[in-house]
Amino acid sequence: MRSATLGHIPNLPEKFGEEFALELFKRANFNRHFEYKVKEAAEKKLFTIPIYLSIGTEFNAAVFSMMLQGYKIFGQHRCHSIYLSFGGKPEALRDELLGLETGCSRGMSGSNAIQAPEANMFGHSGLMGEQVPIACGAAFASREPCLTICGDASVEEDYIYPSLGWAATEKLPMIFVCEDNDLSILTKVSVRRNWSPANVAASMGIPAVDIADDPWVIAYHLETMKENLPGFLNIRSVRHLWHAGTGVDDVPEWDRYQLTTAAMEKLGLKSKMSVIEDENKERAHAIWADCLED
Ligand SMILES: Cc1ncc(C[n+]2csc(CCOP(=O)(O)OP(=O)(O)O)c2C)c(N)n1
Ligand SMILES: [Mg+2]
Repeated sequence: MRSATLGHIPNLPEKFGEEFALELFKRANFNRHFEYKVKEAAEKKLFTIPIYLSIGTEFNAAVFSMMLQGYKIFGQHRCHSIYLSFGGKPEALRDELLGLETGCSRGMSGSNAIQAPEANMFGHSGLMGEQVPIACGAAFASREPCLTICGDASVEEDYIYPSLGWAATEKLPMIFVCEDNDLSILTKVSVRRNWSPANVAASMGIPAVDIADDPWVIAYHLETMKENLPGFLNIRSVRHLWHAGTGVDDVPEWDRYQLTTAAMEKLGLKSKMSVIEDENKERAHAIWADCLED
């Protein structure tokens, strides 16, 4: 069932157009260059906390931020790209990872529990999936739109399902995302359960899809779902590096970054992408230069 083309819809890159693709690339590419610097800093042992890198899922964050403007975000531990895509300040994330008072959570959250009101980001403190009921409470109290993201393991926590049920009953303005990398640290879904979170959400009357991490397919469904919230997306994704830290467990099942940039190049965007990439690289370099210089 896991495949890079799950839920594929033809011709979406052309339909969403050039401007959309370039903005998507700009965000995802910066996420990637920022994370490369975090990796470098981790390898130089600049951090005293565990680091959860989002390399491999940069396009998920980028497309959520483009489609869900104004949403409150309740993410999980693999959220650097979410913070950056939704307008968080990269310097404040750098300082957060370094444990400084100038960090986005005053150095108290670290990598896994980013709280950053300026990026509209709340909710997680390390207990897997807790952000989902907290997001429901926020959507219920404020009636403002909320995005909550959990992993394929956290989605198994028992408090997730009353949250979905309450969102369905109250028609809460929420998008639920399960970023499904098929891993609970190292244990695959097939060992842990025989049911599908999207089917359970659908059984409660929540429009739900089970798709691969193709950003245009995600954009297509978000556009539709936003008209009739709540909605649930199980997004098959791939983390390229260890659960925490910078090592590699295995060859990635697929490389979404490569697949997406190839599709963008087919739209004739190669030279514009190269200009954007140079700017992003330089920006990430400047942000980390003082820390990484020997
Ligand atoms: C309630 C709870 N149980 C166990 C843990 C330990 N733990 C931290 S991350 C993790 C796996 C998370 O997997 P998933 O939700 O799929 O996210 P991913 O790391 O794959 O992005 C576990 C078991 C925890 N933090 N909280
Ligand atoms: Mg997982």
